[in-house]
Amino acid sequence: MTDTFTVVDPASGRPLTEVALASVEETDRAIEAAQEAFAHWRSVAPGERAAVLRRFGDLVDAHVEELAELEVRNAGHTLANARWEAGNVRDCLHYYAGAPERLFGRQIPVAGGTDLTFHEPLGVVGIIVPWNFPMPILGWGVAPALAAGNTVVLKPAELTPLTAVRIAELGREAGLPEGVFTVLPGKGSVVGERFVTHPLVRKVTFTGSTEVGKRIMAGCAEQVKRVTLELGGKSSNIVFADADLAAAAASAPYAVFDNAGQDCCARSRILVERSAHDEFLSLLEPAVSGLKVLDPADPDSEMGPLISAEQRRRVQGYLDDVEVAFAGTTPGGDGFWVPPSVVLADDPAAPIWREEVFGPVVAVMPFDDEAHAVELANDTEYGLSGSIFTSDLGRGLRVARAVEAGNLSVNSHAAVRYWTPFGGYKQSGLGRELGPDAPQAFTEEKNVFIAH
Ligand code: TXE
Repeated sequence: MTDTFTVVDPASGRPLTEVALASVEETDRAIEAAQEAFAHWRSVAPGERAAVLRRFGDLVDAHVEELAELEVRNAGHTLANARWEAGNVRDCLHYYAGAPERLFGRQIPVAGGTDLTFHEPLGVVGIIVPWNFPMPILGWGVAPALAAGNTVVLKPAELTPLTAVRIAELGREAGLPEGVFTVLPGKGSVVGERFVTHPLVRKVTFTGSTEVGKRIMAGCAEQVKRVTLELGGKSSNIVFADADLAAAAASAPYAVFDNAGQDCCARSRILVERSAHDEFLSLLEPAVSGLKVLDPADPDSEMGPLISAEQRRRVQGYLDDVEVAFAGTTPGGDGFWVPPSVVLADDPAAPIWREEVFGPVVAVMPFDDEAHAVELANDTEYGLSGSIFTSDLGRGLRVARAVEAGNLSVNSHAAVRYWTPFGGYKQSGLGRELGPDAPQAFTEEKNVFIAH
């Protein structure tokens, strides 16, 4: 009998639909089909591969509204965010449609002959996607992998498979040959693990918890399988006293409560220079209480529910152990709601300061000077993201260079742009996604020497 999973609307707690979960045998068949499709897809003329990806992007564009509505119901994302996310898939497909015709090798001067390098596709790529950003993370992997001539099997998270299934249909409609891009809803321990152990899968890209990421990396090591990891974070928003405090306080809630805090880049620590600490808090409080936490389908909603009862329980566990200084509201009801909450922290060893909560909770701590801010920001096993607010751009750049994280922004919280590389230092990950070099991460560099 086929195993199924009940997909739930997190805003109401009500079931949405049943999704069949793939077995190991079905996963093996999909991987074998992807391997067969690879022989053809890699030899399709670059211009034709580009044209299919462009059509795929156009079709996603024509379905932004439908995909956004699916994500609002399945993941509890606000309508505005879900539209951006579907648009991000389109943008990735269009951007990487430029890659097949520009995957340049090199001709390196050598003694005794001519030397050429090539970027060869890897073969079948297994992509494992989490529930917090089902669409963008799909786009970041699928678009460059296909552009470089690979075929893809993708496992969405059990909780949020609906948009991935729909996007794969649009890919077929755009002209992707059968087997080139297959979505396999299933369990991490079944489908995800098979991607790791199956010898025909030549690379695994994984976004999810650091704990599972470490297991995947260890599993891939058995076959020296290529692996890219995007894992957890505990990122800092560093506010200096010379910053535009009103702007810093107005934007801080969005930097951590966006997607109800279920964002690996969430600036879940706010470090404020001691002389500005009290004024900053007095500006932050109305910004937090004014946040519109509403049904995500309401166009005014700025924050939705958490993804599941389990995630709410985890987050509530952190809140039970601390004193909340001030918080926003929730609409109540049977959905998985937690209000945006602010905690004053004074102990850098406290779990609320060290651990990824992955919910709408932010901890605020004062710092004494620039060196102290950098020391506090770097005192973590993670290193994904961070923001610096200051009117001294020299200091902004200096601190950005000193913070051990992959994605920093000055007087902004922007972390993800498809044009620029994204990924973590330390235990936040391995490798980079996005940016102009992403297709190369799905290739082997081959060197050929011809003797004269
Ligand atoms: O993640 P998992 P969970 C963090 C966040 C969150 C915590 C737990 O702190 O509270 O992780 O979330 C698949 N082999 N992040 O439990 O289990 C799984 O099916 C192969 C941060 O949901 O890591 C899903 O598709 N795959 C993060 C994906 O891994 C396996 C986003 C992520 O699930 C597997 C999500 C296995 N053995 C959670 N076990 C971020 N970086 O943004 C599970 N999976």
